[in-house]
Amino acid sequence: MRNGGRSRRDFLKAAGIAAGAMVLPNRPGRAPSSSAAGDPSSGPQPDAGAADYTLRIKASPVEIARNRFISATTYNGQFPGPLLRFKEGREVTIDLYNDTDMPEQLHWHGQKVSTDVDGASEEGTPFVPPRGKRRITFTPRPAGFRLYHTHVRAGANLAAGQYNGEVGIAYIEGRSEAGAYDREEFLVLKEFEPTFSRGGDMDQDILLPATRDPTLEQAGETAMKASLAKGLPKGYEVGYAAFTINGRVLGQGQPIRVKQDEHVLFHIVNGSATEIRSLALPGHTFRVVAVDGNPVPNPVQVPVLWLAPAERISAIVVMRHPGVWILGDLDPDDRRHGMGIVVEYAGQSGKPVWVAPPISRWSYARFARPGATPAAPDQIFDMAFAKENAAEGGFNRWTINGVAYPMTGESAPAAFHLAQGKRYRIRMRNASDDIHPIHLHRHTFELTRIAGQPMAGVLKDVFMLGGYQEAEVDFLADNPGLTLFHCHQQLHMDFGFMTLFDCV
Ligand SMILES: [Cu+2]
Repeated sequence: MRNGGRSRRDFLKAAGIAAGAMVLPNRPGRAPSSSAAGDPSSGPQPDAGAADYTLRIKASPVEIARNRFISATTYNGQFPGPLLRFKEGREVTIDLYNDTDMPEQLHWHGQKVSTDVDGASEEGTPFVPPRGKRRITFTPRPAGFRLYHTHVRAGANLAAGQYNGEVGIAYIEGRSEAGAYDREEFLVLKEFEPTFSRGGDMDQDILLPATRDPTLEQAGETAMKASLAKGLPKGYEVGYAAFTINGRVLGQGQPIRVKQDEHVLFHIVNGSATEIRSLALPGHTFRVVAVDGNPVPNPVQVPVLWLAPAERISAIVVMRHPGVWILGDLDPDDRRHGMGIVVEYAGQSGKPVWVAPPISRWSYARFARPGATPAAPDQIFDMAFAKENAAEGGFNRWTINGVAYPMTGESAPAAFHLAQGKRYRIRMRNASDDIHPIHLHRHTFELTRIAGQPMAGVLKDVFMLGGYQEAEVDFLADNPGLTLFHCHQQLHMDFGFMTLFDCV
């Protein structure tokens, strides 16, 4: 049966298995729990009345394997955070409690919300104060697979920011939820137990086109050689000891139980602070139907999925290869340390099997509208990205057009100016060998050129810009106020890789 006959109860069951306990909306009419621990403003509240949802930021033990508990800051004491289901265009009120000693920001990634609720202090969103509370109200949009996560600077503190367990899925239902699938599975990929290393960066040749720009390459390599010649070591990178899907190390959680011929729609988000992830399922292919929650014009089959931090992929797998399989990362070391989940067909048993897929690179252009070219923008912004090796207390400093965003917490003036209703193109040139997951807040952009190849129709809010490559994205300025633009790699955004647009 395709999803036409799928019952709501079946769906709740499937979602509950896949993404941990789901938070049901607070019962309407219930009084707010103003006596809740950690709420300094207890007593009558100006915003009295029940919120639709409550999210409580708190330190919790998380059992990632049997009797193996890590300590992390979480939402509501669980990892991943509760799966929040919104209806597009239906206003919600959410109480954010902060039971920690640090100011917090909760970012509604991929949604067109106001600066007051977006969850970025750089845009002016107020912090959720330590041991305090904030109530926010907004209208979820656009429909699709979104996420929410913390948006505070971690810097050199691996116990802060996205190194923690502060990530969850927000799924916004549209007016029609069509699709030829039997059921959905939500997967959150996440590493824990981070440590610093100076191993240098691993070159990741995963993107197509693979064309590098010789000018960018020369600039980057020359800067690196000059830095090393001065006796500087390579800048810090982050590695991890524990790898999980839905908070469980491979083999430690419930398997995904499937039946022969079922069409399973996977909604996968990379919740990593820093890592690009891959996924393959031996004997199966993925039909990618949406990226970052936005349907693609050309939903083709691929053997391997690649996702940078905060990227999402929705893909349908037809279960026609019975067995017990590992849906896992291509990196043997990461898989051995937990990055995978077991897929078990009904009536099959035995040790889960992994088979490495053939080498396949990731190309956004595959999902584009064939033969289409993008509309001309009203204005083009040029941005050059560069790395200053180990220049910031041993950390790499990152610049946009030669400027690192201040790391002192003060807000910077907007560097780029938008007029509402106009269409803009950002032309990016990456003079570093790292892949950068480039993210624009409060807007959706269209990929219009990747490494020299024009394309149209693929809508995203974060995408991978390849090492020594250039790319262009177009967007409509349709959300007034300050808008943050940054690399989603926590080490990069924390050490300069951010800038602000304003829109009037
Ligand atoms: Cu980056």
